[in-house]
Amino acid sequence: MTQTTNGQRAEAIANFRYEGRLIDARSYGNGHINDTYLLTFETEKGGRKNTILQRINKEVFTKPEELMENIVGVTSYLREQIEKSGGNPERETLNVIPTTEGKSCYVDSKGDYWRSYLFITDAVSYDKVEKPEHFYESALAFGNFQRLLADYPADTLHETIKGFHDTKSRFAAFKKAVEKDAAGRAGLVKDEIQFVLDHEDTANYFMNLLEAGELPLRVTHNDTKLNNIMIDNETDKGVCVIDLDTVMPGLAMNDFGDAIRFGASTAAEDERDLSLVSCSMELFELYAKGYIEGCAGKLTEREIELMPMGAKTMTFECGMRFLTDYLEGDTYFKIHRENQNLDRCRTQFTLVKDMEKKWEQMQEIISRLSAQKKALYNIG
Ligand code: ADP
Ligand code: GN1
Ligand code: MG
Repeated sequence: MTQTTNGQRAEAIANFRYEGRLIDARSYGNGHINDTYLLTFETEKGGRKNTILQRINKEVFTKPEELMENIVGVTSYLREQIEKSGGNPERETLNVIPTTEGKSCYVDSKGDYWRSYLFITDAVSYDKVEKPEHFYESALAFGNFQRLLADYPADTLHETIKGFHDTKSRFAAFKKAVEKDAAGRAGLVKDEIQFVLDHEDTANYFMNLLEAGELPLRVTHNDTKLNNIMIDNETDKGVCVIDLDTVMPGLAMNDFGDAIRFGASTAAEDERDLSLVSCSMELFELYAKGYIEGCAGKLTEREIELMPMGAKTMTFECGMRFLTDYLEGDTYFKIHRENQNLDRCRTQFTLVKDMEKKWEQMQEIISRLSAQKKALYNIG
């Protein structure tokens, strides 16, 4: 996406229903997709109020109105449920701030789309696990999110990115990117390309089961990385699930797996020293426990059994997506330095190899948790 100008941002700000006088506006967060800004207003009573403003990435989300329809639908639904259970809907779900015309997003004079959310106060999103309990709490919150949306009318949700976790189609797209070699980089990454080609079975695994009708589609988040959850500063609990752009029907194992590939890694997603990268079995177990609990008995035995496969599939898919983007000239994920997408790809493939090494251990952990769950819910 082209860069935003300050004028463009000011135009957007002028078109939302904000209270008070703007005293600061700055880039915010570490998302790879949208442009996020933190706005600070001085209110009439004298206090300061933060707000989130985002320019939606319209190259990634080609139908922003449909995307916002999903978000308004899902957040209104969550709000009702949170109110019913006596929670605080201003902190426990995203809240869309309307434009001055009462719409959910503003289209500026350059054709860019902007939306704004209430700021989740007294909470932080983490880029790495600093305290293991944060990871456990994030698992509970993502599981709980899925549970709350279990009866959401899935057929009303637009598919905001076609085939988002269709790993089989992504494999085909990858092969095309190699053939096209748009950025002239394929020759530099022969080993990584071979790694993908050797994992065609991984790419097909879930899609084949899904086509055979063996897996339930649920309303899932589909982008469950740790920095898409706000952790309460005082209680250390996962207070709010954010980044709802990809809430669509999907697989529970993928929501589990995407969280593992990011949060259970012992290094950053773009770490260059691959000797630091591995999948922590302690964090894997902690997250699995929290996720099963958060889903409160709703996951089937098969879904639980396939959780290690979810971790491997999402890690492989993400690595393949980073490599595809590298081959296409870094047009999808934001990069802040040269080769960042290649570095990201390499950490993911290192994790896949590590998971393959630890496969039996991962299965054992999951069997143990599955047995505990059966005992807890009196199943079987
Ligand atoms: P992206 O799609 O680019 O990842 P996100 O919606 O995840 O964008 O936002 C990027 C970051 O901005 C988040 O990781 C979080 O730190 C912060 N953020 C987003 N929405 C809010 C909010 N409502 N309140 C507080 N912080 C937020
Ligand atoms: C993107 O938006 P963000 O940064 O939370 C991406 C995810 C990837 C992730 C890799 C819409 O997530 O699918 O797993 O980067 N989101 C989209 O870090 O493509
Ligand atoms: Mg995000």
